[in-house]
Amino acid sequence: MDYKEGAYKVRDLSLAEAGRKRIEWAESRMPVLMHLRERYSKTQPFKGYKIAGCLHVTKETAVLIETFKACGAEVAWSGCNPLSTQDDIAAALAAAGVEIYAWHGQTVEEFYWSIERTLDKPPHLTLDDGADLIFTVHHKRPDLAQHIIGGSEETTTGVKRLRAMAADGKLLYPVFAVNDAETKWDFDNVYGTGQSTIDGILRATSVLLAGKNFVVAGYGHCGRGVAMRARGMGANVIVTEVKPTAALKAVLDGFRVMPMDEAAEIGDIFVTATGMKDVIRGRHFRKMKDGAIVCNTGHYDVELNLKELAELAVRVREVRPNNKEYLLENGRRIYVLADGRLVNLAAAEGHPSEVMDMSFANQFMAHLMLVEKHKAGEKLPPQVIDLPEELDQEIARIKLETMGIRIDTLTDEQRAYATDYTAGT
Ligand code: RBV
Repeated sequence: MDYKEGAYKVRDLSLAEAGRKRIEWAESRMPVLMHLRERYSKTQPFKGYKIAGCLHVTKETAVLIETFKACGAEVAWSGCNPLSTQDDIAAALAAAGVEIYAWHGQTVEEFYWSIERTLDKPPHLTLDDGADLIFTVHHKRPDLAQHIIGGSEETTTGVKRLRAMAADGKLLYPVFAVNDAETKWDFDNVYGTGQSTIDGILRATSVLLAGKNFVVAGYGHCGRGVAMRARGMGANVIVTEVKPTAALKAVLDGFRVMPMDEAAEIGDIFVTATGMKDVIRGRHFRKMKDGAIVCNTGHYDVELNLKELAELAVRVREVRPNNKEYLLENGRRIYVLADGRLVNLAAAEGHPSEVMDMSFANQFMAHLMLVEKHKAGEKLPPQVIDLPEELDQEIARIKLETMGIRIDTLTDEQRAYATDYTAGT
């Protein structure tokens, strides 16, 4: 705490300059968020409000944090995954006076310690990716909930858990489901995960994807993005599913679909994107070919059962950064990337700035709405709440504008036609 205001704990402050350059790079590719920064920094809507945030400390998140700050907010931040913090970004934020507790390679204890520090001064708002912060409030600091106006949740896994909590009547304050905004899930989850997962696999292995049997577990938005991009690189993509409609979509999109027991025998590369635990476990690892590469891109590190893999192994060693070789009793080698944590954030830089631009514009607007409703004396119920659809259109409109792409508008006659129930053949 030698040269800047604010408390922090980061790996190495000397990385700040390198981190700052990468933040500036992200700023230049996040025009929607920068537009919101410019617009609302004039009116300072967040003045007097503290946001506690728990989301991957990346260059894109830094742009979000600094946008909140520029618009008057007080911010305290931690990462939402022990392996996703980029230390140069954390250093740049600390050097700029952001209260931040995040470093790459945290233990689980350090991870929760960091979250708790962001609650030392009670926040008015919480911002989550995976719901670890809001769970910490509910389980360890329920006393804080009465002062919290509301929160937001970034990812599918978190929204699912929070909806279950609300259905049980256990949610203590309203939360905006940022993930469920169309300009989030239909872009970030598909194109973001698609590209960043391939990026993570390549950085950790540098293998040729063309001609490989590439197995994607789960054909939700994330799995679809990964499958699509892997096919684009020339891989033979196989999908595994448990949900009939999702499996059917994968089939009609032209992918082979089969149970994991069969895929395990022929796959060269495996990616899980399901949100479910034990998707690849001992019985699957036992069937895999020598040299198989296995990773996960789902939010939690539960999709690969690495405990069962370790039991089958006679030796484990790191062969490259984020790449561990498990030598099995049967003589085969299996390579696990990023210890089964989200490979796109642990082995690469997360989603590209251009898609995070829209996700984080939704985050910003969710918090702006919470603050504006609070100022107006309006109380939201303790539920998981969807963002208004008009916001999606507004964010997409600004995004298109910044891309220099123009679209058509309906005439008055056309607009009337859309709801004209007397019109027929
Ligand atoms: N995610 N953030 C980044 N570059 O900051 N990349 C991915 C980034 C988010 C994404 O929105 C997803 O819902 C979540 O990480 C999964 O933890």
